[in-house]
Amino acid sequence: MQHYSGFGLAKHALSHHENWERQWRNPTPKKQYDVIIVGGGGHGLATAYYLAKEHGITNVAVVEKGWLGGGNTARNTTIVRSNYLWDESAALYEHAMKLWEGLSQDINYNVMFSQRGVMNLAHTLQDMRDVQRRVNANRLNGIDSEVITPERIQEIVPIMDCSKNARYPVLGASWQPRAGVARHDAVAWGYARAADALGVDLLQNTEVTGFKVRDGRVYGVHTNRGDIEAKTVGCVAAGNSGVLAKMAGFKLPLESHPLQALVSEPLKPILDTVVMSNHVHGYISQTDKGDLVIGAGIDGYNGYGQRGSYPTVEHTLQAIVEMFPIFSRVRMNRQWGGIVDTCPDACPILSATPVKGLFFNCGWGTGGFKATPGSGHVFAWTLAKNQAHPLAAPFSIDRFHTGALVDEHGAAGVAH
Ligand code: FAD
Ligand code: PYC
Repeated sequence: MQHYSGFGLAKHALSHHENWERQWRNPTPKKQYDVIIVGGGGHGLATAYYLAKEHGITNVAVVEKGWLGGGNTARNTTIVRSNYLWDESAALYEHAMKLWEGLSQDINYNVMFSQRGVMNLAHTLQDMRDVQRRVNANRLNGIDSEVITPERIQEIVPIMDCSKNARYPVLGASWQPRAGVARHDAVAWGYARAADALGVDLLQNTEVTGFKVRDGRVYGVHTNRGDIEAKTVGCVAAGNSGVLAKMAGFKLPLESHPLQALVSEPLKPILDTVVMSNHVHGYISQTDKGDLVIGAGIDGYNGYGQRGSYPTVEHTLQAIVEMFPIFSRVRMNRQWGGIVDTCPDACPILSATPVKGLFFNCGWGTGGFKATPGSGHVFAWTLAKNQAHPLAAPFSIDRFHTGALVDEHGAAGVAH
């Protein structure tokens, strides 16, 4: 962890920020690297870090069209949990959870991982059956998960309306105590600083505009700052993945949709866990600063605009106020959107592609923040060995030909 003495803190508080030490270099792109990662979000940066740290591959560039972490990584509502239904996805998200538990120490950066518990509410008998089935499956996979009653929910969250005649009666919930939240931009910055320290070049304001492909094999990318060569290219571009696949000459089964969130004015601490309701399209938590962080279902329209829409805001806030009447007079401060790339089975793609040497890590849709360390870890392994990591293998694009889909709509947490 980074420690400052009282003197160090005072020195930084009084100095001008332009004198602060830079967290990473601002290198000029080299002509050639061993590996290029397209996309400097959490997943891309984590991939670069594990390539360098675990596989000794340090001649790596992360090519980012904007700024590091400026995509969904710093637009998400930071819920981290691993309570997925199917063995394949539960294994992948639980792998990530274990890495989260040691991440601040590993990258020497406080990502403020707070295991404050996450509950997924059930409002109908069918919801309850789904919760029970998922919790049973979680437990068989060694994941901490339990079904809790309305009485227990009321104990954990006294401010929720759990009365029998509520518009959305609360019949129970799944509860994962090890789940929680983390500080999103710290995750990007921490991985960036750690990767840079191992020699990775982080190239911001560098947009990939095409791929250099010859005889069915990739050998580099075209960018707005010139061509860069590499025999291995990993694309980790979230909502823009479909656009990049098109540049490479193939299609991926992805749809890009805006997903939005909003934060309130800061309040005194009143909610110390995370409450999600897929059924009513609303979820809520409170930051350490006091803001309520509130999210919604995806916007039904496809699009690439990183902004929200009033109907979704209205629908979500109606649901939140029904569940938490105490918040009816809280003012909202800000609202924003990110572009999520959703697959037909609500699961990611971690895969080789029809172009040799070109790999995609995408399709995390509404739920990839929680996977950041795990995704980077298994994708780095896949790129380093040119072979799918066992945890990544079920998420190959082949599943859309074979039909071996891993349907996680029920565990996705956000309606889409
Ligand atoms: P990003 O952070 O989007 O990074 C991709 C990067 O690629 C971007 O920085 C982009 O600029 C860059 N890029 C794109 N095209 C190019 C190009 N041509 N050249 C160079 N660079 C390019 N997940 C959870 O687990 N929990 C949550 O609570 C949660 N809440 C969410 C709430 C909202 C409002 C949103 C929008 C998403 C939420 N998610 C959540 C999903 C999560 O944010 C994403 O799945 C995850 O952050 C994806 O990370 P990433 O690194 O793959 O993508
Ligand atoms: O995947 O848990 C999740 C999530 C919550 C909000 C958005 N995604």
